[in-house]
Amino acid sequence: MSTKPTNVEEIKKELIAKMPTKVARKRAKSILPGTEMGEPIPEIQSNVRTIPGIITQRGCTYAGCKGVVLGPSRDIVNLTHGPIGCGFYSWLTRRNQTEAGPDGENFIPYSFSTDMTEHDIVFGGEKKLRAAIKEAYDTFHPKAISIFSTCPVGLIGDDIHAVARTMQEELGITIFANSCEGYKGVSQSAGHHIANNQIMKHVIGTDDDTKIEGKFKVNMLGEYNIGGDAFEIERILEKCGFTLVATFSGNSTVQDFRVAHNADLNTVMCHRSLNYVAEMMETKFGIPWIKVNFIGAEASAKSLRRMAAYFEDQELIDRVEAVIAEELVAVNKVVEEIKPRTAGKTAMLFVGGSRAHHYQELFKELDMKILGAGYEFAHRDDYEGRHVLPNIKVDADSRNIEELEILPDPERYKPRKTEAEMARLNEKGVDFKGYEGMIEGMGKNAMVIDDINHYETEKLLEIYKPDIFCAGIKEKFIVQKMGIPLKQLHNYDMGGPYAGFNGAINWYRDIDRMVNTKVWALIKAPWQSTGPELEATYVA
Ligand code: CFN
Ligand code: HCA
Repeated sequence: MSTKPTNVEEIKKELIAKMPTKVARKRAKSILPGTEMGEPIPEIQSNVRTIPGIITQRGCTYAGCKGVVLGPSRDIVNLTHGPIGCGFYSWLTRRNQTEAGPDGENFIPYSFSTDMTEHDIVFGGEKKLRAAIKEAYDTFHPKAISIFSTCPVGLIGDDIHAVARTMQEELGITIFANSCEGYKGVSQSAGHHIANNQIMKHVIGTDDDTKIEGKFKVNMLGEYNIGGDAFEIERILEKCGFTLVATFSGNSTVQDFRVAHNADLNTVMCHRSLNYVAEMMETKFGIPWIKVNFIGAEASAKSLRRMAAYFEDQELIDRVEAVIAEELVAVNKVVEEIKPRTAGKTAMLFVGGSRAHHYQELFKELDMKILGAGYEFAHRDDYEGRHVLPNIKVDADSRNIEELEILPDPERYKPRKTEAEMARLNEKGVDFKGYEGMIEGMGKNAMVIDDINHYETEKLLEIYKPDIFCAGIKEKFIVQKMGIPLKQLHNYDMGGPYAGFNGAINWYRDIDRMVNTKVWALIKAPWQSTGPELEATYVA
């Protein structure tokens, strides 16, 4: 019987042992143990090109721009310029939910594409793009149309920005384009940045006439309403007395973006995908930002407290405390019931650019142990923390991305807090721009892996056999065939919301069911079976 390696360094050696030397050397820089709280945090290699030929979990720049950042807006026609596959595969799979408002406008159920074919690749696709914009306009009369390039568009050189400009003049609505060809960056991350730039340039702050009422006005950045998360966060914020001006971009409208500069605080839920807008809005309008996390009951309570502390209003602070106390009654009741069944169970999470960290909170609330975690495309600050890397250039992946020059807006720049006020509030724990990275606190027995590949995933499952594995659709069925339940942390399978207090309760119940069902014990992993199902011999 083989003995299993017990420490992270040994497991790492085993993970890379069979790789070619150059590949092993590169992968070694992206794999390390977690640290205890307060320990120095090592540098991790991240946001670099995936090794060609390795099966990665990552997606492309178009996915990050169209699928992630702008896709969830409900009244913008998001038009893919490219072959039909790109539009089709980014159509509704992310489960970003919407509710048409009083205007009844909701384009989320549609997938808009120019459906480029060979003819367009050879002769150019601009004519087809103009026709598609006109057709969408005549059919739906949207307030805005956003165009997204796919790989071939960059290769043949269609000028989507020129098309956007002329069609905007012709139709009199907002039309803007995103040069987010799939190959442009090393992952989705470049697409986030491109979308951030374009909404900043074309939409944010373009309406100064509409007045936004409310004493405690906030925006929620990096919240996409997957499985209804934003609806739950909205419920809580409203109950506390905050006025939510705009969510970027779950169930959002173009009008929300236009008036977003009226907020007095930007809260950033997913830092990885929307930090660029947060920084640019601070420079241009003087709105400070704080990192929040509504995944986990404790994390939600902490975020609400920091938001209330920012406004320094005793009535708001008291109300937030009352809401937290009230909501935690139901949360604690469910935790107490479920915890005895989940305590000590083990989990691994490999996903995206923020959830592999955020969801550790929810597992901890069930007393579960994290054996390993990693992001697909995060940057060093997401791993090592902004406190550790205060001056990191947050857009380090942006070699091919136009740098926007953002300056204070002479008419609308209004610093919400002076530097002295911010320093004082920081002492009260508001922590502007502060966020912890994933590595700190995971402990030396946990493994941190950036851009995990399929080979490493299978190896880890074999070595650790966790009680639950969290990833996406590409991994789901392979992992389940190995006898391990897989929770999709991208689209939540059919579940959610998991954010906020009600979301935490949903999560506890779903995880309890998944780690305690007997069905997984009935499946034999390939390495447990007595021998190969098929055997072949070479014939000379
Ligand atoms: S909803 Fe977000 S939370 S936006 Fe980002 S980094 Fe993706 S689509 Mo998939 S689930 Fe994932 Fe995050 Fe931010 Fe989603 S962890 S990979 S690009 N992500
Ligand atoms: C994307 C979107 C994705 C994919 C999820 C998955 C999502 O990156 O293109 O691989 O299961 O959340 O829908 O991250």
